[in-house]
Amino acid sequence: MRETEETEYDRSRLAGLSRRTALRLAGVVGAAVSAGPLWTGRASAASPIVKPLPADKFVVYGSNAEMRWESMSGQGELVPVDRFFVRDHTETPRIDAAGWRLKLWGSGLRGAPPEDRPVEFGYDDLRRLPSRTVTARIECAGNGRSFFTSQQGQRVEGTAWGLGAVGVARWRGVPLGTVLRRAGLTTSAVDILPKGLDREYVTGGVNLGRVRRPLPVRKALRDVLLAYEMNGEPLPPDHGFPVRLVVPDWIGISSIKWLGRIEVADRPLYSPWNTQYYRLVGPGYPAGGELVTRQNTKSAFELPWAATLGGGREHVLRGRSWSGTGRVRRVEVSTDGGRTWRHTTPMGAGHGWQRWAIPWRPPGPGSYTVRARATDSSGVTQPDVAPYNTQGYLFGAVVAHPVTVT
Ligand SMILES: Nc1nc2c(c(=O)[nH]1)N[C@H]1C(S)=C(S)[C@@H](COP(=O)(O)O)O[C@H]1N2
Ligand SMILES: [Mo]
Repeated sequence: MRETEETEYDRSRLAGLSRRTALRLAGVVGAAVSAGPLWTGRASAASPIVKPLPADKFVVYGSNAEMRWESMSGQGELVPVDRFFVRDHTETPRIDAAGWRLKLWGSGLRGAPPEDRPVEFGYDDLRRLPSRTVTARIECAGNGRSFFTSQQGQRVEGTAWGLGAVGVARWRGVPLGTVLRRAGLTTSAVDILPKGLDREYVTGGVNLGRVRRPLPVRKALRDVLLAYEMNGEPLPPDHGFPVRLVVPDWIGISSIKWLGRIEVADRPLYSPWNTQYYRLVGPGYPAGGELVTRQNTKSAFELPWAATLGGGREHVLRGRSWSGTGRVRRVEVSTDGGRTWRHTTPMGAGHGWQRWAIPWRPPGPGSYTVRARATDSSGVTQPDVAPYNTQGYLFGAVVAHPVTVT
C-alpha cells in the first residue's frame, strides 16, 4: 500500500532488468572496479574490531558486535562510542588522514571525470567547508533478525542480531550535497555509488569487491552527511575514520564507512549490495525481491536478555522506540503476555529515538514476558508478526522480552 518514493526508485531502476542480469552486472562491476589498497594497516589479529568489546556492553559475532541494551540504562539520548554497535564486512582498516583523499568521478559530474582522474578532496579540505551537526540513528537492516527464528520459527540467513544493532550519535561533517556541487554535479546525475576503503568482501568463494551501495542523488542532496566527528570526537576507526556517510532513516549499509570514492552517474548504478543483498525476498514479495531503503519501527527495553527483577516492589521499566518512517507517536507496554497494554510516559525530546518509562509491580515471583509496541506518526503500529524474508531484514514485530521475578 505504501507507494513510497523508494518503491518507485527501485522499480525505475530494475525495470526490464532480470535478477540474473542484475547479478551479472553487479559481478562485473565488482571485478572491474577495484583499486589498490589505500589503508595503512589493519586491526590486530585477535579482533577485526579495534575498540574494546567488554562483555557487559557487547555481544560479539566475529567482525560484528551488538550493544547490550541494559548498558543504555541511565544514558541520555546518545549511545557512547564505548557501546555503539559495529558491523564490519571484513575488518576495521587503519587509515592515515594525512594521505587520505575522497575521489569523485563519473558521468554525473561536469566534464565526466574518469575514475583515474577524479576530483579530489583531502581531510583538511573537508574540515574547512561549512559543517553541520545532526543527531541521527544508524541501524543495521538485519537488527532483530534472531527473532524471525526464536519467535516465528523461521530460518533466515545472516548475523543473528538481537535488538542491539542500532545506535544514535551526534554526527558532525559536511553535507554531501556541498561536496557533490563543488565536484561539479550536473542536473542529469541520478545515482551515486559511495565505496569503502576496507578490504574486498569475499563470500562463498566470490569476490564482491569493496563494500559499496548505490544511493539516489535525490536522497544524497536531502540530508546525507559526510561525517568526520561522532559524539564530539574524531570518528573512531571502527565507525569509519576518517570520513563516513551518515544516511538518516535508511538502512545501515547506506552509511558507507572509510569512504574513499564516490561515482556519480547519469544512469542507475548497481552493486551486490542493492541487487543481491538488502532486498526482501520471499513468498510475499515480487520475483527478484524488493529493495530495502528505509528502516522500520522497533522498540527495546533497557534490560538484560533475559532480565531478573526482585519481587515484592515496584520497578520502572525503561526503553526506547524508533522509526525510519517518521516520529514515534505512542508507545504501549504489556506485562501480561500481550493481553492488556498501558501507555508509557515519553521522556525527553527524542530526535534519534523516543525514550519512555512505565512503572511495574510484578504480581508475584515467576516467569513473565514484557512487550513494548510503538506507533509511528503515520499511525502504523508494530505488528505481532513480521513478514518473512529469506535474509531476515526489517524485523519490526513486537518482541517478547523474558523476565524472571524472584
Ligand atoms: N565500508 C564499509 N561501510 C559499511 C560497512 C562495511 O562493512 N564497510 N558496513 C555497513 C553496515 S551493514 C552497517 S549496519 C553500518 C554499521 O555502522 P557502524 O559499524 O558504525 O555501527 O555500516 C555500514 N557501512
Ligand atoms: Mo548492516
